Amino acid sequence: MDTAGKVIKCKAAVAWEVGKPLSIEEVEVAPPKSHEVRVKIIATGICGTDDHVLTGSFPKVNYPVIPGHEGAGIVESVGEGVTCLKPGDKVIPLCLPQCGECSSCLKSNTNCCLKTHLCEPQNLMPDKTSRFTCKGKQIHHFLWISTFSEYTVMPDSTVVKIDDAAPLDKVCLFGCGFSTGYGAALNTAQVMPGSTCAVFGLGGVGLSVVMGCKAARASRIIGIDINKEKFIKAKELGATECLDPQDYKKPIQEVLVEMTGHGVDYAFEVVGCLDTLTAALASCHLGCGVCVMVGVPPLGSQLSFDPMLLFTGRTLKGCFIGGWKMKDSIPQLVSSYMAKKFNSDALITHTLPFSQISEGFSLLHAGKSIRIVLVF
Ligand code: PAD
Ligand code: ZN
Ligand code: ZN
Repeated sequence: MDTAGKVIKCKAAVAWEVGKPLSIEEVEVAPPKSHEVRVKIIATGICGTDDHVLTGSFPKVNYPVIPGHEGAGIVESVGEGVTCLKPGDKVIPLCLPQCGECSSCLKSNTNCCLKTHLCEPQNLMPDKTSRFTCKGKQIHHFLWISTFSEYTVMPDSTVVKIDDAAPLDKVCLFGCGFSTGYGAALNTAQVMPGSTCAVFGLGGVGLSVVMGCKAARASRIIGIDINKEKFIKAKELGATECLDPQDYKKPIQEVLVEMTGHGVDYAFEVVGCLDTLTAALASCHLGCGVCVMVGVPPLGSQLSFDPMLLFTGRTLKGCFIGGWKMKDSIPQLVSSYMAKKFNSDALITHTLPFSQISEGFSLLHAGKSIRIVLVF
């Protein structure tokens, strides 16, 4: 392409500082260096985690930053040494790298590559420089993929080729939300047929958990949210009943234990709140219930709960992007989508032009959307 090797000027949404709304700017995007790939983003979802970046509650973010991590696009150019991709390939950027070499990548039982932002900063490219500038200032990357930019550069360990026929404005959800929720049920909890599940939080990720529980043939799937508008979609996707904790005088965990006899087999926290996490754990079946923590906890918070909940045999598990080793699994999830094995399109309530990103966040805050996809 004639842009290869050159700086590209394009639109991006920049978070200049914590607590300020995103502002759409013209940014300069430098060409990819060795083992890097420059991608033209075609579509990107808005995830609850992007909102955590704007409010400053996501760990290890440096500002100014270009957020966004649920994208799909087309390779524009590749740096030296990139053998797995070529210009024109359809790709999904991965918010969790799979370097293929670290001790986690070599283990079969974890997807937490040691190059993830929890271990290695992803605010700059691995060579500690940024590919983004705006108004003469260096802008930071987010999770190495920054999909709220029309062009973005990422290491080749954080992007994967997908089916050429995949609709990018739909499969962008596999970069985070859908994969996270669906995998939380199938990989992390390993929901058994005939079991009872409770899902706290029915946003895009929580509804994907509901879809995963249904695919695993759970017989009872109880959706819990403080916004009753979410119940319609939850039931459409597989929830057998829905509860609003505000309708009960008792704590919701007591309601769930009463409803099920001895508590649920699996509880998922998909809000990102410590109170709902302890409620989810306490709603688990004595001796064998499994609670999966999916929501990102508030930055710097400390968890406090009665340790007897664990002593008596319940399990509390964390879940990072649904437990998928992303480079291996995302192309397979896209193939399953193309084969109509699940309908993740049902999560998309709005498709907006990228220029309306602020309206997208307003819809999210107002609880009026499930997943919003922005298209360039
Ligand atoms: P969302 O904002 O679309 O959905 C959150 C839902 O929780 C909304 O429907 C709210 O109404 C509901 N809610 C709020 N408070 C309560 C409450 N007290 N009780 C019950 N429901 C409540 O967000 P999302 O679905 O995009 O993301 C959900 C969380 O998952 C969020 O914390 C995000 O950061 C996290 C996440 N984790 C991973 C991971 O790898 N673990 C990946 C992606 C997102
Ligand atoms: Zn690795
Ligand atoms: Zn996300």
